[in-house]
Amino acid sequence: MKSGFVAILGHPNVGKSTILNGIINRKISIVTDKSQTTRNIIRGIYRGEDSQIVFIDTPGIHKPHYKLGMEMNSMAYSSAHDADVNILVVDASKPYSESDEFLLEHLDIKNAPLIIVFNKIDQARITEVEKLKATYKEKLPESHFIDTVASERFNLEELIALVTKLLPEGPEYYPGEEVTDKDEIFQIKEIIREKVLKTLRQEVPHSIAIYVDHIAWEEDPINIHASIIVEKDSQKGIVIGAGGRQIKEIGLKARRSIEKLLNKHVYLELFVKVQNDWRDNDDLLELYGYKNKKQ
Ligand SMILES: Nc1nc2c(ncn2[C@@H]2O[C@H](COP(=O)(O)OP(=O)(O)OP(=O)(O)O)[C@@H](O)[C@H]2O)c(=O)[nH]1
Ligand SMILES: [Mg+2]
Repeated sequence: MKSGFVAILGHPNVGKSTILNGIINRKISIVTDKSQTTRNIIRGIYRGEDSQIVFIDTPGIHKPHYKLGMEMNSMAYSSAHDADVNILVVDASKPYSESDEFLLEHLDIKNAPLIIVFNKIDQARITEVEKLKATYKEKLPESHFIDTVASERFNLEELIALVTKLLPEGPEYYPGEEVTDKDEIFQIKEIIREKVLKTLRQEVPHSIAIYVDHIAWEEDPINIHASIIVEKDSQKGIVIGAGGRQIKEIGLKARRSIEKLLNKHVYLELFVKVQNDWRDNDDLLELYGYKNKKQ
């Protein structure tokens, strides 16, 4: 059978997680309209007729301002290095820029077949896309091109077919039925973080992490205590909101999604805690699961 590891790489907000979810046909990785949503390496396992493909969603590569950002970039770099096929996702509606150059300089994508996905073509002008493609053709002449609208699942089957063609023969890496390598606690934390990202505006969402303090699986409803970690005292009030409005809304939306995930009733209690400058603290990055452990 055809099998292997396929890294999905690119700048923040280009649609990488949407592509992973569309391919697996399940919401494995959270998606928001904010940059730097994904902070971990997230595997989605695709099973075809005579193939098993491990797609790897990665954090968007950016110029980092914190140790968190450096860890995130390093996750993307090591995923690219280890992959059998790489997928570079670009936003087709944006012209080639200096930050794309930064990405190509830092990514180790020369040693495996490369597919460049021009995503968001629904928002792009054909003439601009042609210019963009000409630039990539010049820089990476060996690469394969495909246009997609990931949010509509447009051309994702074609993308899977192209990946399958480029993969070597290999073993079944995941003999079971699981569709992701991430456990339920990880998914619960991500759901809560997604609701915070969607509820709050501007900079605060980037400063938060989620920590599950307690979870009683045997109880009905399942009792979950989780903390929303912020970086500064001033952010605590923003997360809680006037009269507790924001945190109530976050809690309600998160509980509903967690119940869907677990298919059980859930009681979710959220706390807000301050951990000064956690994004630059190695121990806290480790505790919150943001250290790049090469898997
Ligand atoms: N119009 C349009 N929007 C899209 C398309 N694909 C994804 N989006 C939207 O683009 C935004 C970012 O999508 P994500 O999948 O979170 O992007 P990402 O590359 O994983 O971002 P990071 O995790 O921050 O690196 C979301 O609002 C998506 O709904 C597309 O083909 N067309
Ligand atoms: Mg993402």
